[in-house]
Amino acid sequence: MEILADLKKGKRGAIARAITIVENDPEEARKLLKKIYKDTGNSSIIGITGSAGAGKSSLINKTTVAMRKLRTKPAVLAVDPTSHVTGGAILGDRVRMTESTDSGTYIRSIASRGATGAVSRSLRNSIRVLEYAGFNPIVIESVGAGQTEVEISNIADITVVVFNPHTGDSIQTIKAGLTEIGDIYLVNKSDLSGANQLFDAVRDFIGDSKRNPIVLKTSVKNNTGITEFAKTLKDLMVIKRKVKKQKDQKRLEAELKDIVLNNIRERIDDMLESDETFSTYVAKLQSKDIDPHQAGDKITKSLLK
Ligand SMILES: Nc1nc2c(ncn2[C@@H]2O[C@H](COP(=O)(O)OP(=O)(O)OP(=O)(O)O)[C@@H](O)[C@H]2O)c(=O)[nH]1
Ligand SMILES: [Mg+2]
Repeated sequence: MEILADLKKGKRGAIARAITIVENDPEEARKLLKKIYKDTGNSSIIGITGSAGAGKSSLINKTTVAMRKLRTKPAVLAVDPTSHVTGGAILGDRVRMTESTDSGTYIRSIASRGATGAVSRSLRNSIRVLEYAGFNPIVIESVGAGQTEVEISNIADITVVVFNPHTGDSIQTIKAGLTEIGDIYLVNKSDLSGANQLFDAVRDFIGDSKRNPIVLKTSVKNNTGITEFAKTLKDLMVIKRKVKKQKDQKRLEAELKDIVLNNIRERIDDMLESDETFSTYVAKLQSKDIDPHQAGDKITKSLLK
């Protein structure tokens, strides 16, 4: 594949093409993954989650600049809640991540909608593309809606939860799940009123737990706390290397299971399409000779023997 040499050199065009392949073209993605897999799996994955408008993108902008100064080579994947089709912004003032792009950080939005499992599949492989292209860490921005925080903490080696005083984040509204996943809890927009109380509350309620997570305060607007955040991340990258193997094993187990189940599902789907017994049972259902569960059991039994 001609794309490989350019990808290895970290050329933007090649990275963009490779991620598009991973997102849209399963056949080509397979071929690509086969070539690059050996050279993946060594970067730290930093997941940054938090409610919409918490300031994740702004923060990532500034932080990746600071991280480059600390001699790391970050890339960013934003799991975008807005669809690529409409391309619309949910919030009028969503920050486009431009600053870091100018300074050499690779940034890319990837779709967050699709068939079950498809998003995490393309996310996993987009991460691999960036690892192959020499980036470390890979920062993933994800809006904390529904289950995504939990998913992001499965994917990430380091999970950062961003709070801010002006989207109603308060200790009462902070979901129970959030208190378990963060390695760093960060109160952003510390230039706004209420930030100090929120910081104290987060430190008391979450920072005091046995896991002993780090609690920080930043203001993107006033440019405070960013360097410390970047340094903390760099230190954690080293510390977390020790447990990465263990976490990788779990992730690879889950991925392999996902692939096998998916393969089986497709195969069985094809079989059922052309299966005569299947259509016979549909007819029996229509004539009320059998109920759906009974029919399902019979077909499953005959398939698995
Ligand atoms: N006052 C203040 N505003 C900030 C700060 N950080 C970000 N903002 C503003 O908050 C708004 C949302 O910032 P984003 O970076 O887009 O937030 P986000 O969390 O990435 O938002 P989504 O991607 O839509 O979930 C923007 O108007 C930013 O300028 C800060 O430290 N202080
Ligand atoms: Mg954002």
